[in-house]
Amino acid sequence: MGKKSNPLTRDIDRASAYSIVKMLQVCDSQMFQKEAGTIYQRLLSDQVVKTLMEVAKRVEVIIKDPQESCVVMSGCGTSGRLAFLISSGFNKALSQLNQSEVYSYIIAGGDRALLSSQEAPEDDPRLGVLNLKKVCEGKKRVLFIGISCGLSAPFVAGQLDFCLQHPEVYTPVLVGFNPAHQARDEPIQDCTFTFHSVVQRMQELAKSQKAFLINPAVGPEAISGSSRMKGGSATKILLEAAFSAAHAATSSNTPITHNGVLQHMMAYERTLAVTYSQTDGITTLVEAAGQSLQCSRHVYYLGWGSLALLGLIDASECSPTFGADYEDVRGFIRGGYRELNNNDGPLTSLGPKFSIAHEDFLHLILPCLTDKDTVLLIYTHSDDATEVGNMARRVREKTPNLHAVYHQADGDTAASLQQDDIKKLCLSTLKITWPQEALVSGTLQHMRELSTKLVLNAVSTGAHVLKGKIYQNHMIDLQVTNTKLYRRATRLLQKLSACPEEKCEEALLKAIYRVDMLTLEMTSSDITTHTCFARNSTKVVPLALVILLTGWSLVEAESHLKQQPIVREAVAQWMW
Ligand code: F1P
Repeated sequence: MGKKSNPLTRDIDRASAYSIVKMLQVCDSQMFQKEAGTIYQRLLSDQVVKTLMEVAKRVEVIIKDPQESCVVMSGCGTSGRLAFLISSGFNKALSQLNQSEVYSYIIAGGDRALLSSQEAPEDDPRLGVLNLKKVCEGKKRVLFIGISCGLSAPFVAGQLDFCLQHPEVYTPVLVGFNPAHQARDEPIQDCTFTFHSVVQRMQELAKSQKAFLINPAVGPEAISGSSRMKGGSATKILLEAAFSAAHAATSSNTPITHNGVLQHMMAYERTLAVTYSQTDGITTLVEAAGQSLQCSRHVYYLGWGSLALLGLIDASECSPTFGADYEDVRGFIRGGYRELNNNDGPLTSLGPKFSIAHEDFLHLILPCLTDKDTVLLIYTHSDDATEVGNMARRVREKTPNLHAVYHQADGDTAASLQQDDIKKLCLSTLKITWPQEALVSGTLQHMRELSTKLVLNAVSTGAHVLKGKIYQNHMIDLQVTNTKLYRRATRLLQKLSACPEEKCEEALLKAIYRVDMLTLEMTSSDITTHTCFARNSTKVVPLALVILLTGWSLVEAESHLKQQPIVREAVAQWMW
């Protein structure tokens, strides 16, 4: 998934909001494509379901012995955020049954990475191991689930390697979306293993079920490398299917069956259908958000419950994915950190981007809100409609550009009176109706969450596409703050400029260090030094591309880019 560009979206940069949503729908539906004609496993392949059953059985044992054992999920960026989301949801489910919580999450860079981009810790396998040891202190049995969509993060590779060295305690599971042979084989500093070699060892142990690999293909991302989209969705689908089966087994003695796991996954396939049946509604949101970003204004997600979390996550991903400012797209959650319930508690002291409560929105944002900003209310029929109504009125006093994403259960008329009032205050309402049977089967929460994820991913991706942040289907203004991203940037420059690798890397370094002549010190430094320095540089890749295409000096390139910040048009202008 990591390196390929999706042929379906090659022209997404020139598409209308409606076509963008349609393209995302086709891309997402690739997740559920059958394996016919390909040699790779897919999401619903027998082997994947079988592995999920085995993982579910291990989780079942752990739930029954919570003192001595636990399930740990770990990842970088989106993968870590999903580890958090999933562990929160399933711990809550256990608490409701008066059972001990067994799930923990690790995110590279710590809790601040839940809400902001921290790419550098991804490169540090030792840090991964330290974090893992800390979470597992005193445990005799640990199911460790490492998530790396591209099978690439050294942070996760280090943890898996540690598990492999301590099989008496740790059973490693790897979740990702590349075939095993495509796992990253680049040497990791001061380590004897690569991600690829760890995967090979796991494959060997998988034969005797001492390790598990869950790595179906889901098709390339709509925006190349944006694994927050399908990668994140598929992670959620797989792990929730396994954990739900384990929970059903412990709480209602329902056996873990192939069909049970499969049915749960197919509920997500229906989620895609239900969500995308609202193409027009989603298009309206993409257009509104796109217009806000185009005139340098902002998009705000105001959410309730776990759906708000998806807003926080989606918003936080905009800066690493699109080079956006944290103020461009922001999420807020009712109840703030109390509701978030993260390991480290309130992070407000870390800076303004860590203010996430509705009160913060009311104090910090509302006073300056204009009709060029877009506000989205995200809630369900079980949230407090009076509260939602109050918020809607407050926003409406400032701007008519208010929209709702509302999830209701089929036939739920009681809630609909208040809902009507809220609807009147909103410019558009995306109403997603879930069948009653979802309520019964306990999948409702998961379906609503995935649905919200798809809608918000479409809104933020679509809006940035409309703003001109994408070239063909590549994000070109990506941050270059870890090794993976450095390599990705170099490959992208090669592809777009057709210049040799060496020249591309040279241009990249000029843009990182902001010089026309690279010193020996610069060229002889390692990638970690470059990526550290790149933390403080902006527009690195666009600048490098302009230098490559035009031969201009750095200063010239910088000043042209200032005049024409829309990369697509800027590049086109220079190319012809
Ligand atoms: C981790 C990750 C992604 C993010 C970006 C940078 O990737 O943080 O979540 O979208 O690509 O890397 P992975 O380890 O899950 O492949």
